[in-house]
Amino acid sequence: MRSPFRPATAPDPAILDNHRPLIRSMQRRGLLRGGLSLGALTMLTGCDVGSDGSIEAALRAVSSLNDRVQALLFDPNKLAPTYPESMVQKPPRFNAYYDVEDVKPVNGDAWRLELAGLIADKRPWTRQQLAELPERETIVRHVCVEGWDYIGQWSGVPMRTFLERIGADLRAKYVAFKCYDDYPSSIDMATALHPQTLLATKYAKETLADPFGYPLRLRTSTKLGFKNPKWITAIEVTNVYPGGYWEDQGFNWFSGI
Ligand SMILES: Nc1nc2c(c(=O)[nH]1)N[C@H]1C(S)=C(S)[C@@H](COP(=O)(O)O)O[C@H]1N2
Ligand SMILES: [Mo]
Repeated sequence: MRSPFRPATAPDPAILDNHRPLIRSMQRRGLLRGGLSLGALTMLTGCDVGSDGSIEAALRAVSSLNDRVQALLFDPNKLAPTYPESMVQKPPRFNAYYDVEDVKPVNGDAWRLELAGLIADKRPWTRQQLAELPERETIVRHVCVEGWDYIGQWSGVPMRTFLERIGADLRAKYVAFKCYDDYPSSIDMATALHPQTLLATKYAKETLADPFGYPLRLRTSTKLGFKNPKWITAIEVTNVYPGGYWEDQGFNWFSGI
């Protein structure tokens, strides 16, 4: 299997326009200069970094700091930049943790969206039922940590509308996703409720095609590409940290603005 990401290189700052406010804000707070003392780190992360002195504990703390800081800086009402239809890339650019020839298409007629966790009505959904929900469109920039990006036009039901409709506990911390290709993923509830977060069923006004996640994928406008799972088969609302495919290999979990 090829490595889908270049090893630990930082994304090209020039294309991270969505992420600049976060980076600036962290720079202002001195968080990116590495100037934090062990004491300050302990205070900010709420765990005793120095107690067992292990590097692993410190690393865990720094990564949780990163997630917490990002969660604190996240403005649930601020919209990401949107673009004119003329800038939409057709078709979009494919990426997955395996090559495009290995994509296994989902049978849309047999497909059901399963629900689990802190949700009142866990009945599964068909494509037809999803299509009857209100639809919203968003034209936003997709940014992959590999260092490429494109403008895409996605439509589908707003995640907030869907979560309300199924009686999800909106005070829960996480929304987790299972995918047909075993690509676990999860986002924070604030991002799930953001007005530009969609359960997308269309790209450029057409039914989502493969290899781009037919019949259902997540489209956030505030998170990096890898936090937008394709071929979703199940959604769980939970307070237990769910992690994700790349997150479990060290990529920052929040990865958003
Ligand atoms: N199910 C699934 N979703 C996934 C991935 C994957 O491997 N499997 N890769 C992610 C990554 S790294 C990126 S950049 C985007 C790519 O989406 P696109 O092919 O629609 O551009 O999908 C994300 N969602
Ligand atoms: Mo990506």
